[in-house]
This record gives sequence, C-alpha cells and structure tokens, in this order.
Amino acid sequence: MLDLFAEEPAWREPLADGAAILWRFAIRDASALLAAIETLSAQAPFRHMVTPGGYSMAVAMTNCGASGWVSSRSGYCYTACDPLTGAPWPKMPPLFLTLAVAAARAAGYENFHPDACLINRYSPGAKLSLHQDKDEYHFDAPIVSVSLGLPAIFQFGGLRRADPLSRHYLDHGDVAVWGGSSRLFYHGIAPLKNGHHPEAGAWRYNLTFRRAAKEE
Ligand code: MD3
Ligand code: FE
Repeated sequence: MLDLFAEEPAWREPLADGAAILWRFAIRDASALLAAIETLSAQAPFRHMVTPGGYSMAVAMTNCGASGWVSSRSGYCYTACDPLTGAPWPKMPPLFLTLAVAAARAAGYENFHPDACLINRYSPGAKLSLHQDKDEYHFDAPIVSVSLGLPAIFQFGGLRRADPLSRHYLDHGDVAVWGGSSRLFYHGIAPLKNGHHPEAGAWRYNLTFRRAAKEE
C-alpha cells in the first residue's frame, strides 16, 4: 500500500528547513548523561555567567570539550580553559560524542564533529531570552540539543528577532537538531515551570553540541 508518510518516522518532527525534533532520541542514555553531568560539574562547576550588559544569567552553565562557551563583561567567546579554574574544560565523554553524532546523522547531517558541549542548568523560573548562536567559527555545522529533567517550552523564530515564534514542548530525552538555513534562527526558552523530575529533581539540563573552532 502506498504510504505518503513513510519517509517521516513518528519520532522525527521537521520544524523548518534543516531543523527537526527527535522525540525521546536520548531516552536510553538519559540516566548516564545525568550522572556524567554530575561528574563534569564537580570539575568545572555550574556558574551564572555575566552578560556584556552586566546582568547575571538566570541559567547556570558549564562546558565540556576542547572549546567552551563563555560570557563576560567583555563579550561572548569560546575558550580552551575554564576561566573559573584556569584548567582546560573537561573532556567530552565518549557517550556525549556518540549521541551527538548519531542525532545529527538521524536528522540528515553526516560528518558532525562537535568540539564544544555547553551544559545549561535551569531552575524553575529561569528562562533563556531570544537569541542567535553565532559565536562559532562558521555556521555550516548543525547544533544538537539534548533536553533532560523538567520539561520546557522552546521558542523558535526566524532570522529576524521580530519574526513570529512557534512554541514546542521539549521533555526529558528529547533531542533537537538545527542546521542549514535554520542555523541562525532566533530561539529561546520560556520561564521553566515548577516541578519535580524523578531523576533530575527540580532542574532542567540542556546539552548543546556545537562545532565552535575551525575544522582542521
Ligand atoms: C535553534 N539552549 O544554549 S537548545 C543555547 O534548551 C540554547 O537550553 C536552549 O539556546 C536550551 O544556546 C535551546 C535548542 C537550540 C539550540 C541552538 C539553536 C535551538 C536552536 C540554533 C539555531 C536555531
Ligand atoms: Fe542558543
């Protein structure tokens, strides 16, 4: 029988050209990812970075991988070392890398070589204002995002800040991938609702895998 929907599995929802949500793609790895976040954050602690405008961010952040995203009074950049400890960011665990590469491939991106994983931690009330991710060396690689713990409403716009937003629910184990013509789309996270997650408690974690530095 002819199946018009055969090319789009139920676990993959296209959002825009180059962007898709992979529902529950990371669910089998979720407990191990949470345990790894615990270990990583003992080496490179979560901290509330300061924006160039002088505000402390509501989302706490840390990194693993060769490059880590940093915000300060002097701007945004990627660094090899954690400014808090002076040590290199912790290595990206093999599980992280394998998952990110598999998710990129499932969304149609072969040859994804992430060198950076930004780890965001949200408590109830915390939000991430509408922004673009444009501190990477070039924009031909996608970004892979893994959501863990409490659910969130993800806001997804277009190339201009004023473009209309669509809203999508991201829950424990959901993965989103953004590349191609949606790579520079504005996006954000609405204030997190109160709740308790059996594995993550009153937190939401988000891993974003990026190619930050020039490919060798
Ligand atoms: C759409 N994090 O760390 S991930 C970020 O859930 C960030 O913590 C959010 O935005 C979070 O920069 C959302 C999903 C995401 C990431 C990058 C994108 C969506 C994107 C880049 C372009 C378009
Ligand atoms: Fe972002």
